[in-house]
Amino acid sequence: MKKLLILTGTIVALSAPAMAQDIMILDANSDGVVTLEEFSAAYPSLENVEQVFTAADTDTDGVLSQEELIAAYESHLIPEME
Ligand SMILES: [Ca+2]
Ligand SMILES: [Ca+2]
Repeated sequence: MKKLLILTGTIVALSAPAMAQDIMILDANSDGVVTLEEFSAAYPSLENVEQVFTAADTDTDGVLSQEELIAAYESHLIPEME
């Protein structure tokens, strides 16, 4: 039982840094937030990129924070990068 818990913990720990890495890729100028320009550059094939960006920007400050991006990934609003 203990082994299973450790294994589950490892899976969670592994998926979080991968997400953080995606966010770093999106944040082209490394200022800690992702603008619509950076976002659309990262997803050139996403048709409704502006709509997705607006939906992900939950505090409507015009940029996506790490928290907003993680929430958007978790709700599958944003497709995960390959
Ligand atoms: Ca940025
Ligand atoms: Ca925001």
